[in-house]
Amino acid sequence: MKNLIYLVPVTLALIAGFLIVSKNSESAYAYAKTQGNFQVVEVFAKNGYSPAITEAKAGVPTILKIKTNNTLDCSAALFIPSIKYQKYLPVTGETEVQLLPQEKGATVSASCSMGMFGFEIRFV
Ligand SMILES: [Cu+2]
Repeated sequence: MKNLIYLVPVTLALIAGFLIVSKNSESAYAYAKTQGNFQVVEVFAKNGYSPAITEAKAGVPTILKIKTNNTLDCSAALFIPSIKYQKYLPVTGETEVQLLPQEKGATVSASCSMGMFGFEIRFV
C-alpha cells in the first residue's frame, strides 16, 4: 500500500512530461493555413524561430507572416537567401513576405543574418 502512494506523483509526472513533449513537437512542426487561393505560413521570431519547419502546398502563392514581440535578439535580422530578402524586423509587429508558388519538393530556408537560428518551409 505504501508503494502505491508513490505511484500517484510518478504517474502525474509522466503525464505532464508527455504533454510538454507533445506541445513542443507541435510548435516545431506546423502546416500552412489555406486562405482563399493562397496560404499563410506564420513564424514567431524571438531567440530563434518557431516553428522550425512548416509544411506548405506546392504550386500555391504563399504569404510568410513573421511575428515579433519585444524581439531584441538577432532573430530580428531576417535573411531569406533564395529570394534575396534581408530585413530588420520591427521589435514588435508583423512582417509579411510574399513567396511565389514553389515546386513540389522545394524548401525555402530562412535564417538570422549570422545563420545561427533558422527555419524552413517545405513544399509538398
Ligand atoms: Cu543570429
